[in-house]
Amino acid sequence: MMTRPLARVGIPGVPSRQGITCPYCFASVPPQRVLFRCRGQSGRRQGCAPVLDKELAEYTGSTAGASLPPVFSASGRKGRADCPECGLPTGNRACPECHNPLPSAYCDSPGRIVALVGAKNAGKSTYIAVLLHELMNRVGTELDASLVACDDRTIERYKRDFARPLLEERRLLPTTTSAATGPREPLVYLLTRTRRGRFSRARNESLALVLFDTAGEDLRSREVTDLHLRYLEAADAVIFLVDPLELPGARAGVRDAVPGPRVAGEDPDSEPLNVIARVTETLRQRHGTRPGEPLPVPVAVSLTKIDVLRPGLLEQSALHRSRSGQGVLDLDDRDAVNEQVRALLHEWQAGQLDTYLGQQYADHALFGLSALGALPERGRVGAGGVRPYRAEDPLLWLLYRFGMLDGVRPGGG
Ligand SMILES: Nc1nc2c(ncn2[C@@H]2O[C@H](COP(=O)(O)OP(=O)(O)OP(=O)(O)O)[C@@H](O)[C@H]2O)c(=O)[nH]1
Ligand SMILES: [Mg+2]
Ligand SMILES: [Zn+2]
Ligand SMILES: [Zn+2]
Repeated sequence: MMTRPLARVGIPGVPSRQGITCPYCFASVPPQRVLFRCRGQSGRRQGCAPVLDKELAEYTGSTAGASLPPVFSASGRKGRADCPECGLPTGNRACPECHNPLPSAYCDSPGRIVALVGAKNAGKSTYIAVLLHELMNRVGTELDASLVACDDRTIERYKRDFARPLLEERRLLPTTTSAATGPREPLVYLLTRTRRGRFSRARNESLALVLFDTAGEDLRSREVTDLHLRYLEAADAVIFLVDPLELPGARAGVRDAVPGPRVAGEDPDSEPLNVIARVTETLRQRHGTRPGEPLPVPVAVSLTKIDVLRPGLLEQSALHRSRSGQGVLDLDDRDAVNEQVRALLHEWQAGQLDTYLGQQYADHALFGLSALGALPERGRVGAGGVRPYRAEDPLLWLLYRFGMLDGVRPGGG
């Protein structure tokens, strides 16, 4: 376990990082350099007329949607400024490099960029859809936390690309397209928890959560990884997803009804160990660590689709139990699941994965989850609907690591 002191988040005056990292271009921006954007004309309001924003057009690769009221610089400390042209006050902020909107909640709260990586078909997009839904509903309630999108584009993208197809129409999600075809857009949320101390007053703590869905295809070759996955270098944490069906040794533990791996044939570039090695190299470039030195970024490694495993394999195991603990991280449960997944990996001749992670990262933890809860049928979610199982575990552990969730040992010790 890591002993590096963690900055407490949400406490005024204790910033957890220097400046703001733009979730679009990853420039590190001192707060006073954040630009403002005029709110423009609307109804009877006489704001500035839209003009072509060259920086934004360059970022998106198209002039469509890049005609907006102008940006201007002003002291960004108060979160509002008057437009020098039309005199109207605005609270809309923008990145000085790429001119994408920086939601004010994002500027005001410590941000954490979480990258989701894994080979093609590992279950990343499905996981994002389900995890966010869980956080907005059941898990959010349990944690006394709200999860709110920081900008309209996040709301649109989540609905269009994740929630509507998978959760409403119950269709499996399409393969994520390569970042080579257009910029990879983040999902930016503000997670706010109310914490009640036994004697102190309740207080709110916020964390801006930036999630990236990666195309597994982009992690196959080093060139694409370098060019299009710059966000990996900015990641504060990594969730690495592993499909047990891609581990040859695991086939014996899989239910008979499960079809063979869809990614047919041997593709060494897509093997979990090779994918994580590529991501690790990218992270090393930013951190400038020497080869033998462990990386400080926490890594949650999770088996996905554990509904495919034979029921006998999980019986009486930690993974079979549902998670205990309400609004806290149960550290006993955490240790038990970690040990069980480690044992499974070794049993499946994938112990290398665990060994490699131990060598490369100061802090890694193993998980097992199912986003769908059951086998899909003919391109659709199974008849019982989406029934996630332990899907929130990796995120709870990261929140614990970020200092936003307490860890307890119900058994004492
Ligand atoms: N049994 C089971 N299958 C799942 C689960 N989650 C995903 N799958 C299957 O895995 C397939 C791929 O899931 P995606 O979420 O699209 O995978 P991805 O990692 O985003 O893939 P790329 O976008 O190509 O990188 C789905 O179409 C489902 O068939 C799960 O929880 N249980
Ligand atoms: Mg995908
Ligand atoms: Zn930017
Ligand atoms: Zn104006």
